[in-house]
Amino acid sequence: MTAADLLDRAQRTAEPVPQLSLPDVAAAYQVQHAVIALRLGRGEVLVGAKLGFTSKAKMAQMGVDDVIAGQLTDAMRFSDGGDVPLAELIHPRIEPEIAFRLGPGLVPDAVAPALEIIDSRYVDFRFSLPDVIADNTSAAAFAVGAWQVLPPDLGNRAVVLEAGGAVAETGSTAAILGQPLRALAALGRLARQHAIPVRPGDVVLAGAATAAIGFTAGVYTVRVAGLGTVTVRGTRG
Ligand code: OOG
Ligand code: MG
Repeated sequence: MTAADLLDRAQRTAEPVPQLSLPDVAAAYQVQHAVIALRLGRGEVLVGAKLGFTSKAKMAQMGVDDVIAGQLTDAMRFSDGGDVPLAELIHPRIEPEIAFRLGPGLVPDAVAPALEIIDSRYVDFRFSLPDVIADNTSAAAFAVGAWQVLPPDLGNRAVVLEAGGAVAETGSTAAILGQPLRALAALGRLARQHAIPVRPGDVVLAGAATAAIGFTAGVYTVRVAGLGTVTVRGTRG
């Protein structure tokens, strides 16, 4: 079985696999492309891309030190207020993000508060940088709040992640590469180097502003000052 088959089966069966031993980041993106090809072969459609490790909080939490990119399909997209079934996930975590919607080129035409549910397909949520790239950067699910016109000052807005109505993590959009718009430049570089598709209309998750927390049954809300909120609910059974 190929690395892509192993990761794909881990995702579909919610059974984690041991870490891989990939030679480098370029080989890891090849595995990511193969994982995405399996999903597209089952009828999923690409809807965008995501950045990972754009904040120091995330790099420190996961013990890695470079920005990475992954790909988002329609099967990962949940509506604001939607239910996310826990049975399909291994050991999910949730994190607060900013989403951009791309116009032509890598220029955003809208922004929204967002949340991402990550779920490493590796045992104990432990991985090297190539491992997590091959695993499509732990992408599992995401939700985006109401799109709005890009404000001139996106660089220092308070970000709050609430779990069950209580504040769980707080941060700032400044944690995302100093200013979340920089995530788009990082995506441009990674897209060129590793053939990640980016097209007008795509959603781009800029990367978490705080560390991730465990995602279990209940309601989770992300609030970004001046941009509004987005909510999902983890459900059992
Ligand atoms: C990898 C995904 C990182 C982010 O926002 O930094 C990421 C992981 O933490 O498992 O999505
Ligand atoms: Mg993320």
